Amino acid sequence: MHYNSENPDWPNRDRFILSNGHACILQYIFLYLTGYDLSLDDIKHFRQLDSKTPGHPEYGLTPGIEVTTGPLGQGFSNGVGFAIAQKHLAARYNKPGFKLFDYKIFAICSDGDLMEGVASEAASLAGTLELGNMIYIYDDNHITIEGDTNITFTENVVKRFEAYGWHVQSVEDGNDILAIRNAIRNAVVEVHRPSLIKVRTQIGYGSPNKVNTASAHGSPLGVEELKLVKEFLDLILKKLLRCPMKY
Ligand SMILES: Cc1ncc(C[n+]2csc(CCOP(=O)(O)OP(=O)(O)O)c2C)c(N)n1
Repeated sequence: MHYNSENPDWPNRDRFILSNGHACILQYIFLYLTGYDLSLDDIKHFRQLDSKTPGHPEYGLTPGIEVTTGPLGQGFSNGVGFAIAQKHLAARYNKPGFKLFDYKIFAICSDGDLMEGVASEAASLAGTLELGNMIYIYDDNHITIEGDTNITFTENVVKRFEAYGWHVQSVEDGNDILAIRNAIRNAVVEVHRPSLIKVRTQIGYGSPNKVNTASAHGSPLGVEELKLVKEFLDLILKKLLRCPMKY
């Protein structure tokens, strides 16, 4: 992505939207690590009244947050608006050999987002308008707040998005960073269709007792479980350091 953490409003920045806004602690951590005006103390005040790190991303409150999300489907649909705006700015201001506006819209969305009707309507419009500037990653973890998606959501998302006219790819293992990177590259070069990359992930990965369960959705893991997660991640890190991946 192209962005400047010291100038978060740079007009040609790529936009990132976390449509499943309930996972925003992950976004705050990345904003912090990439130099946005967010401190470790702000992160420690996660979900506290008047903090810069509320429980869902709020536009205008936290540097680097492009849009308020939380109501599922909202970020997904706003991204379509962002993509239309980029196309409009490009048509109005770009000149041959002088592209003022060529930014892209990156988003992560979830089962909950794709259940919402508003996301379907926006996705259909995006396919019709051939918004090839959209790269959406679908966190396909089979879990929502109430349990497994087989209770409420069994449709074939890939076929639905293909029917809308999207370019759809699937990555079978959410820990396969290279496969995800390749899929993002393919999506970036696809300029005629919006892209959806379905990535099969495991919610609560690394937590032996909560992985793949709805209890990893929102509640804290707890002191004991956190210890186990850290042990697991430490093992993974050691393994990676022994045979580093080639990027
Ligand atoms: C429109 C709307 N309805 C209901 C909710 C309440 N809600 C918050 S998270 C969630 C479940 C989301 O599941 P998923 O999107 O799969 O997220 P994951 O469990 O994978 O983190 C629900 C129903 C909401 N945020 N927005």
